[in-house]
Amino acid sequence: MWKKTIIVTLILVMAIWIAPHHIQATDGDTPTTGEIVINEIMINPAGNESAAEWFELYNTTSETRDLNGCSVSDGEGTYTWSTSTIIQPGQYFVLCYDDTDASAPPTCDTVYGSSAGSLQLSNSGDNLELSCGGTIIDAVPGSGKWSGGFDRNGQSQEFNTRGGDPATENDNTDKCGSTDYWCDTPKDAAYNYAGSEYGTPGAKNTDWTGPNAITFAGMNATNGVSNNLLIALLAGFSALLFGGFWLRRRTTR
Ligand SMILES: [Ca+2]
Ligand SMILES: [Ca+2]
Ligand SMILES: [Ca+2]
Ligand SMILES: [Ca+2]
Repeated sequence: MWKKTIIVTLILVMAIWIAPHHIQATDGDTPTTGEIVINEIMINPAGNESAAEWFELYNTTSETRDLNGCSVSDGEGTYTWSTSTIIQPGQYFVLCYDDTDASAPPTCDTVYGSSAGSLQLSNSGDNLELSCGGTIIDAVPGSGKWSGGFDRNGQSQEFNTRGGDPATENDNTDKCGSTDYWCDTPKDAAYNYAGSEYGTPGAKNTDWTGPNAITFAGMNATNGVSNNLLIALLAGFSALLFGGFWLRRRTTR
């Protein structure tokens, strides 16, 4: 019985050690599916086509991710990061076609136009995809339409989750309605970032209520479950089992 108790205890101690150190991804990893989502798209700027176009990625995790080796593509043009490019936890990361255009967002994290000249967002429909090492991290299918045809001049299309997995919810490109996934950014002075352009490049979307994606990586930030709590639960479970074996050994002696 003692041998069994010692073996079970050792397994539990190892589990406690392994859980926080190896299940959780670490800072600077390449994104995995759903960790980074396509969050906002300026399809039809009031200013120059396509120079004033841009789109925004959002890091749903509580850790940094490195976009080095990842690509964004609309199936016609592709931009690939070839150096370390960190997206911070919870960062709204802006990719601009041309950061020198008068209608470009005030801050661009990556400029793709010069090296991906054909990555141009058609006002009548396009597909946008982020992939890393051949794995699709997130895609927004827009063949034939963008957000149900909502391509209003000078208003970005913003994704607003309603509590599900953002990477899946943003596949729903129906027009803004009861589900409210993709909508025009309101023509409100607060969202006027340049000329006649409305959007929230580099900032939270106007009606964002997420993220709620439950991942180990995102637990600390999004669900309030800390690693310490996880360790405490495993330690408690271990103590209960150990105590049970101890009592059983005492009573069967
Ligand atoms: Ca366009
Ligand atoms: Ca295109
Ligand atoms: Ca998606
Ligand atoms: Ca935004």
